[in-house]
Amino acid sequence: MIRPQTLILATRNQGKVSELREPLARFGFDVRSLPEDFPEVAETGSTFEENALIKARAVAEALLVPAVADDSGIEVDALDGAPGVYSARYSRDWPEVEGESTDERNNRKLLAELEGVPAERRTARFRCCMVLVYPSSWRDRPEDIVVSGAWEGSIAQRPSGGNGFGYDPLFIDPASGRTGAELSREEKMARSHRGKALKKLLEELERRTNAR
Ligand code: ITT
Repeated sequence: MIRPQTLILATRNQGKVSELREPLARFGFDVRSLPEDFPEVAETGSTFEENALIKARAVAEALLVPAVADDSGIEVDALDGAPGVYSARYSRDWPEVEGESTDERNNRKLLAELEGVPAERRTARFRCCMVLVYPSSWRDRPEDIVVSGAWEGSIAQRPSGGNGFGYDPLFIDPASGRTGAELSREEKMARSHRGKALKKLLEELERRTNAR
């Protein structure tokens, strides 16, 4: 019997975990979460790709297991592409409201920054860079995989929907007219930045298996 390859999801974002775990497990990986006590990894890169590689490499080298990481965010055209790579930290400088989550605060700031901007100028896209990195001490290790995906849409006037995470309640998917948070997980993965990147990553793994 071939044992499934262990793979660590190098993320603290439970929304990402819930989108990635099942498709990777279906592909045959033994998918593990990041250990609770794993130290915070500073995202010091200036691009999604740099940050994804920083996160995955830190985990693969420390735990000696292949690691998948994604760095993602939303680019809003009326804000010259902000918050981009700073999407997770967007509202750090914004007044706190008690009981509010970071996602809610980010969304509140985004709506405030776009106040008065009409629908046709609220275009935006999610971007995701996803990487699979192998420990450098592995002999004959496969090449790391770097893939990306984008999801074009626009920013709603108010949040809507209870699924997903992050900016999903504000992101309108033009194909369905619904927000990311109104789509089921399967619907979102079929069209999202992360779904597209994951599909490319799995296709590359499939190609390598067939080439062996
Ligand atoms: P890890 O670094 O631990 O993976 P994180 O949440 O900090 O978790 P990022 O640095 O990649 O992840 O930041 C991504 C930001 O973009 C964060 O604010 C997310 O909520 C948002 N984001 C990314 N993908 C999203 C999606 O599919 N739907 C909604 N928001 C998303």
